[in-house]
Amino acid sequence: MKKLGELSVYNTISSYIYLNILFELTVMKRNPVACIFDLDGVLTDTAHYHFTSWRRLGRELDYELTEEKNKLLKGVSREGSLALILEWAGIEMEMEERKMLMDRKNEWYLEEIEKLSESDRFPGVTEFLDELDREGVKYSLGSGSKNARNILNKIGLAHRFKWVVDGNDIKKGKPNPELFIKAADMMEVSRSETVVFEDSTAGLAAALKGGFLTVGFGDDPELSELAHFTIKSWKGFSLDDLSEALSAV
Ligand code: B16
Ligand code: MG
Repeated sequence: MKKLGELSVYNTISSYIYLNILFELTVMKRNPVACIFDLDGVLTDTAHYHFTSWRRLGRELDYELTEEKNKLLKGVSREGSLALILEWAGIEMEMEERKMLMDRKNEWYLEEIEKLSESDRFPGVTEFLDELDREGVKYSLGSGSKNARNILNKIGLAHRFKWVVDGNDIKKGKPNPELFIKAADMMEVSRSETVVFEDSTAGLAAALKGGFLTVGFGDDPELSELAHFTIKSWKGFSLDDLSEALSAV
């Protein structure tokens, strides 16, 4: 028979264990089944080169593209971006001429990204991908860019992505969710348990429409208005951090 003192020590210990289990269960991490990464502005800073190339084109049309307006181009397809610039500049243009301008912008963009290398990956992103691999979390690329495969090669990540959906594979660009839905279908995962990492409001809107969990990447305050949560950098960001943040969603 246990004495009274022993019993209360025993009870205290078991309550402590019980509370700990309860805590673990309630604050428990929610592991994603998969992740989808946008490319420009999420894995590498090519978003900047899109901006400088569009601005250069704008200047040829006597239109100055500001950083503020450029935010609205992020994630938007080449055709969609030109259409917006022409609208802001008050210019009407036939499709044939538009195509010429898009080609010219793309040539400048390709010149800008020519020198991209592994060192142009955002710091910390490689470690995060390593962790996903170790933990068996699937991931794919979900980029609206037709240059995505080329860029993935340049930054040395092509072999890491088993699944890639880019601007060549879709009919409707962001903010339409087609691209992300295609990526989730390819991975055969549930959308509501898949996280999309995006630096653009168009991309976040697409992911939300598709029923995904969303993480805004970058320091634009507008991202936090849309995304489930945001991160400013990959440095030090772990799967544990992601799972903890998801448990609050
Ligand atoms: P391209 P993401 C998007 O890539 C860019 O954010 C957007 O600025 C660009 O217009 C679009 O790709 C099309 O790119 O001209 O290379 O086909 O952010 O979805 O990875
Ligand atoms: Mg982007």
